[in-house]
Amino acid sequence: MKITRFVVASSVLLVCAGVASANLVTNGGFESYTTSMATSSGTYSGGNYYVFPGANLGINDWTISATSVDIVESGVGVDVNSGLAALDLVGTPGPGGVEQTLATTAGGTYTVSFWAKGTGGLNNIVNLALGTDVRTVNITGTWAQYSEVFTGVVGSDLLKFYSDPANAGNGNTFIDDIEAVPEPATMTLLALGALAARRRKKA
Ligand SMILES: [Ca+2]
Ligand SMILES: [Ca+2]
Repeated sequence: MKITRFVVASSVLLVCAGVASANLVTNGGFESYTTSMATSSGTYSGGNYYVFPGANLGINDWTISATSVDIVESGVGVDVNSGLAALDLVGTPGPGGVEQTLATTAGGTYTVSFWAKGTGGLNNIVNLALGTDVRTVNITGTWAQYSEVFTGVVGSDLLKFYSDPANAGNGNTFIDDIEAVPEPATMTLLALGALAARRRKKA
């Protein structure tokens, strides 16, 4: 009896380890984009920027919403959190946003994290939503990481990030390195599910 329990616990831990690193967001660092699909471009403080309007698919794995967003590349006066590029949620002009559907499990809990840097006023507001659960986060003028926990998601939820709807100028709300990971309880559920599936296979 004890041995059986140990085997089950070990299996759950092993499957958990496999699920633990699962970031559900793809291209969360905005390093993959097609500059030829941008409708305009230029330089901003020594770095290149590319404008992608609503419904444009030039930023891989994301659908663009609202008026436009900019991809900004690091330059003399522009820093990004990682890699060459970051997203500016206030395009040329804003407001703008990006969204992608995540393969979530119904009833699960997910932590969505991101790095952001604002340039004052409405540019210091980042809105995000997972499904119908909407959050507004106030950011600062220094790159910092923020996270929001979403519980009881319905499964296959749309993840959205967008600037303040009133931010219609050429402002800058920089965002980079978005991740969405299942919380431990969700991982245990996923692991138990995988274990049950394995057992059914064996039987
Ligand atoms: Ca990046
Ligand atoms: Ca901008």
